[in-house]
Amino acid sequence: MKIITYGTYDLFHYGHMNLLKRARELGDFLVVALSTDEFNRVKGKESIMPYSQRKEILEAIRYVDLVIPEDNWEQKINDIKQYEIDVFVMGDDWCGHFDFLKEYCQVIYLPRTEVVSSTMLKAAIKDAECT
Ligand code: C2G
Repeated sequence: MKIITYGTYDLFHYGHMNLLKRARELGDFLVVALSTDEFNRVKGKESIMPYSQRKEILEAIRYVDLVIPEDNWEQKINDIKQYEIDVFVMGDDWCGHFDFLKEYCQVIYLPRTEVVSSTMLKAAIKDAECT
């Protein structure tokens, strides 16, 4: 079974790892569509780490088999067809947002891991800089 998930994965942390681990356990091949720096701006998210570094980190994660660029909101259906995806997975902060994909594959929303978030990490770093 081939799995796909999407995200920015900035400042990689335990919550990201736990999502990828559970997604991979649903099948035997995990594709991660990683938001490009340009698409992050479309999403209104400024990532600290450039795409190249975020990609290299994901490629080092044992649960990840392939990393592709996510550069728009509309590519998901084509990705699912092109990579013959069986299951689309996202954290449940996206619950319901991608149900239109149920026509093409299974859609599963996994509970988020409430640990540090990238936002909290950025705030902690900013505080550290100010002291
Ligand atoms: N996540 C999680 N627990 C956290 C933080 C994130 O399970 N504490 C999950 C999110 O639900 C998401 C994935 O990790 O499934 C990546 O999180 P982000 O990089 O914040 O992804 P996002 O910006 O929501 O991008 O087209 C979809 C978008 O690209 C999703």
